[in-house]
Amino acid sequence: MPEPISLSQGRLDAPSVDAYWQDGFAFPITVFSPDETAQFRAELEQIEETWRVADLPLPLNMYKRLNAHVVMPLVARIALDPRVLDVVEGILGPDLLLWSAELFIKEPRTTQVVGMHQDLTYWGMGETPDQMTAWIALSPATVASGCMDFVRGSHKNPILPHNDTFSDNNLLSRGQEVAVDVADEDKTHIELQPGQMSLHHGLTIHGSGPNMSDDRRIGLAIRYLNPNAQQKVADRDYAVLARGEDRMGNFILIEPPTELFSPPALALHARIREDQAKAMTQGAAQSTHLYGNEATGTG
Ligand SMILES: O=C(O)CCC(=O)C(=O)O
Repeated sequence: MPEPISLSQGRLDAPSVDAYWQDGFAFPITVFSPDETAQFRAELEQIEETWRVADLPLPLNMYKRLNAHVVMPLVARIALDPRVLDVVEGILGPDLLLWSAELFIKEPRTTQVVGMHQDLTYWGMGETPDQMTAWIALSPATVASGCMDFVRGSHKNPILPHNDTFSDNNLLSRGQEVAVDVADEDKTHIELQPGQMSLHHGLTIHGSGPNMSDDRRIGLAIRYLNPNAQQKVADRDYAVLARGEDRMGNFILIEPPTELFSPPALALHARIREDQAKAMTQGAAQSTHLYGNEATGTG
């Protein structure tokens, strides 16, 4: 595992920022201590335990996998933590929107994978540089547990053709995979310890393998935007103002939740899901489990 990127007063220095734009990713960056991360994980697992059979409008897994920051205060708290935002600001600038947060969970000894893909293919925002994902490990992300793999420099490509496999074995909404073969030697394994994060550009080709370890692999993927980003496919889109100002007004600004699965937050989640479906399912040959009517859920 490489040495953590050293931060200067919690921020990326100029060479690290240059390296991000050169490679399309950066890691590992330590943002939370092991103890604090263990507390986040315990809180998440308590929620899973308490709400597993609760009478929510959608299965619990759907809320974990889709816009969790809208209904789960824990997720919003992590995504809006100044230590995370200080790093993100180094790439996207002082004005930051929190657009999406997704828990990617692979249970121990399971076969689910994430096919190699470029995130921007499905966001309805074109090839904008005004976005970035911060992926925070809440448990060890190792080759054995199915950490992400990134293809260095691949963000310099345009959006490439993707195929929808709709495979049950793929954690993504339509089992999407970039229609190019990625050689193993072109993959960088993004191993992270709990509390560390990686950053990746929305055009970086990435995916992850199965979890062959005895622990859960829990990652929180948080998508940030610079307010210049624009939703071009869906009629409207939503974001939380995480830091600074939004002078563009391209997104409907929403407040982070104060209560777990509150009725107003669940209603807002449903509205966002319905509006974003237009972008997320564009071109799909069948409805996807995260956005369609058959609410099966994953993760
Ligand atoms: O968690 C994973 O394995 C994949 C996550 C991912 O594709 C993403 O954060 O864009």
